Amino acid sequence: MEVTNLIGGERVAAQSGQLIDDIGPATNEVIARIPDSDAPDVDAAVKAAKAALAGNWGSSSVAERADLCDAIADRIESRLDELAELESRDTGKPVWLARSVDIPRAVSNFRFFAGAVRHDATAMHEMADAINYTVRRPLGVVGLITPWNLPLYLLSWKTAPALATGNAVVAKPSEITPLTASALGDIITEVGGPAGAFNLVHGYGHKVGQALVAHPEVAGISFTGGTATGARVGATAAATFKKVSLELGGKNSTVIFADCDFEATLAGTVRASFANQGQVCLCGSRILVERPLYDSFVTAFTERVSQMQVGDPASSTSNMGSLVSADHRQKVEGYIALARQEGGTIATGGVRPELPEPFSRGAFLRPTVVTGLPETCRTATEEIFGPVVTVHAFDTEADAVRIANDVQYGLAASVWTRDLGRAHRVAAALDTGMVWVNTWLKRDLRVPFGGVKASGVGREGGKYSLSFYTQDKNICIQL
Ligand code: TXE
Repeated sequence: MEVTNLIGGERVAAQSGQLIDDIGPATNEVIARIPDSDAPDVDAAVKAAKAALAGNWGSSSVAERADLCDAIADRIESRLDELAELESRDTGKPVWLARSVDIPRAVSNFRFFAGAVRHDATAMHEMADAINYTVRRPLGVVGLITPWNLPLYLLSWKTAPALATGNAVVAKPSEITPLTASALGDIITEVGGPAGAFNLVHGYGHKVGQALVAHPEVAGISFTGGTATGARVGATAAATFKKVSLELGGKNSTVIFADCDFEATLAGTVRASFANQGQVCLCGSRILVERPLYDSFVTAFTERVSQMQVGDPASSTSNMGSLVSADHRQKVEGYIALARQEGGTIATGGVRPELPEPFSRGAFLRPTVVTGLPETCRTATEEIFGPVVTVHAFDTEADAVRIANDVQYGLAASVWTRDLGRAHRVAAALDTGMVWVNTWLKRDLRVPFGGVKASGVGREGGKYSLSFYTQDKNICIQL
């Protein structure tokens, strides 16, 4: 599959003419080649975006932009199966997961923000002899940089509000998972997105991403990815006073009290631990269990995890597919080795599954549960971003909160208890951007999404996204 950039409505190669192999991680085969773009390609995309803003895209109405987002949603929905298959091939995730989560969420994102802009309103502040009215305008050219774990899910999460509010987009998807981003470019063109409104530049982060963040004519950057990279993005963007949204890593706690609904908690914890092969920034990778429940929970949880099916992403019986790449699996296996060095016990997993051809060449790994580690060790405090969780006992509510907060990250947490007062107290005390109680990853698109500490800066979702992708101007009229 030959993937190209989308610049000014044209499908073009990188000016360098160089290509990067896109590997399908489940079979370790080259499934596509993408442009190895660099700063000149980014500059061409930014110029095309500016031209769109100077043309009819810049004078489009809210209704026209909302209609475009609805048309994009409809076209994604009509291609759901094909896009799910593409997403699965690029990421290694099960097709059923892409079909039930990733692609439907992309449809929802475009539909949601079509509605959000239709109903957005600004303020008028009245004085005795004057009126002030607030005018909301798009930032201009915005750079959207997305990671490999939820490619279309996260690209649509940024593209929908950016377009709905009238910006022109230069998107840079992960070089590891470019395919559904390329399909989105086709869809936006097919449904009549004006040339240059949505541009797509493929390539490496340190080249294309860096050039986009440094570009003086890019007014805002929305970035989702690793904390270390996010720090570089933030520093680079500061030099040209860009608005920046950073959705970064996490090391989230699943806090389980002895009074919880055991079965619901067990099922919820398996999902929070291993959804998308554990490659979700919101995954609960440190499981804290109140001591009286610890042994029975670990036994039941380990048993349930050991039964999980890992294999062919196209099979509906596979609970997990492969990790996103052989390199990433190596990184995750490095943490399993570290867990052993730090004195942990591998209660289940820690090995590659035995699989038939062609999956024997894939980046598969069994879901792994580690017990017996101190909650302050590296394995229990560093983001692994794979199917590896550590389990720890705690005695008091205060201990649970202290342990959960004792990491550099502050993205999310889940709390499992039947005690309502405790649920409110613990949720209030957790230093994160999001807390779920007796559930996990239940998402209303209106709520603020984002983290604190090393998990990032800013919030996206609902009015938070509309606010991020726009700037408000106050006009005061003397009466
Ligand atoms: O993220 P990266 P990756 C975490 C997780 C994972 C780590 C690295 O710990 O192991 O991040 O994953 C682009 N300037 N998460 O490699 O490297 C890059 O090309 C501008 C959590 O996916 O941060 C890609 O498009 N851009 C995360 C995007 O940034 C740069 C989900 C993310 O790449 C750049 C995924 C630079 N200097 C990984 N360097 C979450 N919070 O959901 C790279 N990029």
